[in-house]
Amino acid sequence: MYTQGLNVKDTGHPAAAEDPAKLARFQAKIDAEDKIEPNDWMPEAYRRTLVRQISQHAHSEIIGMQPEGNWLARAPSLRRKVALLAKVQDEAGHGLYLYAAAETLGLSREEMVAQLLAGKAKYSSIFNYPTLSWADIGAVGWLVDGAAIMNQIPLCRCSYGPYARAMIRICKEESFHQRQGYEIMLTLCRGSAAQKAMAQDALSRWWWPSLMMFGPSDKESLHSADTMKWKIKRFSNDDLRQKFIDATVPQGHYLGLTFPDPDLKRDEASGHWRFGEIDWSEFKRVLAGDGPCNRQRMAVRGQAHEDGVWVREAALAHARKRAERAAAAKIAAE
Ligand code: FAQ
Repeated sequence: MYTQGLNVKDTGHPAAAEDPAKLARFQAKIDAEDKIEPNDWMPEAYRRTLVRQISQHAHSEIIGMQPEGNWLARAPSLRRKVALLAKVQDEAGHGLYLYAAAETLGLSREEMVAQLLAGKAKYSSIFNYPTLSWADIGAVGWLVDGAAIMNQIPLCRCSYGPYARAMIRICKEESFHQRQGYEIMLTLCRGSAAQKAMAQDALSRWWWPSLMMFGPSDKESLHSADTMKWKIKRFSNDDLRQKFIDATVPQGHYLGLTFPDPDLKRDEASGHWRFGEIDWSEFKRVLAGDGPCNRQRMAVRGQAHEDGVWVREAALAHARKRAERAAAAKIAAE
């Protein structure tokens, strides 16, 4: 479905050398809300930023399976286990749609995975935190998927067709994930005092890292000006973070939980929840590879890649044999 764009190669031309008439036509198309498709002309910087964002997003989905996978064998009931298994499988599917969308921009999945394994590509900071209790699975669904939805619903209207289309299905599934997480939190909060304390502890640990998922503040964001102009992003990092806080704080209060932010206060005039300063030094540390689980996440991913060598080789050998058989059958029929 997405492979028609693989003939679009990196020309290496700096933006300054690009034809101003082509650039103007491209921007006019974006401004008119038309989609850019893989074989359409696009500025090199647009292509590069999409490859960066979509591949980071794909890596996040794949690495994001690890903190949840940690609880598959320990889910408290069969019903919880089945739902968690389905969720983790969904994340794998999201990673694959996103790799396929990024491939239309001229980079193969193998190249993207190699960049991740070499430590050259990023994935979301949030997946470098541990899931210490069952309540963390609730908090991940409620907060991490909740933040992901807030960020990703506008991506369904992204100017690049294959990314926008992949996001539509992904958002539908994320919405189920968010409800699954909130329902775990609700059950724990209506349970024993120890269960409620477990839910509170999970909220206290996951709240600030979830806010960091939206990226640096607008004044620190490197790419927002370009990505907003190109209608890849529709809202700034700070705007989405505020929307998420406004939607999530009442949900936490309904659970009877306390947010770990003494400055969290509703501004009656605007209706927004005002919040305290995010610890950006922690965010930078996690991005630089020094979060609680960065090394573990990469080691597990590297091992899974090595363990999968024989599967990839077998799949390729099978595809080759099928193609040879089909070619032989065609010759015989002629
Ligand atoms: N973590 O200039 P900006 C999920 C980097 S999927 C790591 O503001 P941009 C589902 C950024 O890349 C979660 N790095 O960048 C799930 C850039 O570095 P670079 C993933 C971050 O791109 C749930 C630098 O900082 N979602 O959760 C982060 O305009 C449960 C400067 O930042 C997506 O990827 C961060 N949090 O805005 C799965 C959504 N924030 O590339 C399993 C699509 C920023 O120059 C279980 N992505 N950086 O080296 C986006 O919307 C954007 O890329 C942002 C960042 C908003 C993440």
